[in-house]
Amino acid sequence: MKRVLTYGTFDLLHYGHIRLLQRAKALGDYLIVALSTDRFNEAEKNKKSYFSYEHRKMMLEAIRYVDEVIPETHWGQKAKDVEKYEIDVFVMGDDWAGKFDGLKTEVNRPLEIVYLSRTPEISTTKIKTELKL
Ligand code: C2G
Repeated sequence: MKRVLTYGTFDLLHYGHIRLLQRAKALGDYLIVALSTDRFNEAEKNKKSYFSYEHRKMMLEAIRYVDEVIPETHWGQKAKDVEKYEIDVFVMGDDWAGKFDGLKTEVNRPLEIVYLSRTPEISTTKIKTELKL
């Protein structure tokens, strides 16, 4: 069973996120999403999510492509996650292209790294701006 892992905040969930998750799942059989916690968002990513971690987690768990949601609490947890969850494919949107290539040498297992194209016309920032949130 091919296990896939991806990371994100997934706040104000939109079809760009769904398309990413759909294509990530298509790369294997089991998709784990490491979801940025509220504290990690505020302390490390300098973004305050509109929905709480619990609500973002519940929404992700309702998506047919997502098999498991785990917390992302710090930038440096990825290598441990790959080993702990026996990951075969690490996936991120291509706004992160190249940023995680080093993971291959940090883990004791073969790891495929895939950057999928972002859905260009949609973003949480755009939604907030247009809704004046
Ligand atoms: N995404 C996308 N198309 C969009 C918006 C987002 O494909 N229009 C993808 C991003 O490339 C990312 C995923 O959806 O792979 C989640 O997006 P964010 O919640 O913005 O994730 P980010 O804040 O980049 O968090 O440690 C890694 C970070 O947690 C990644």
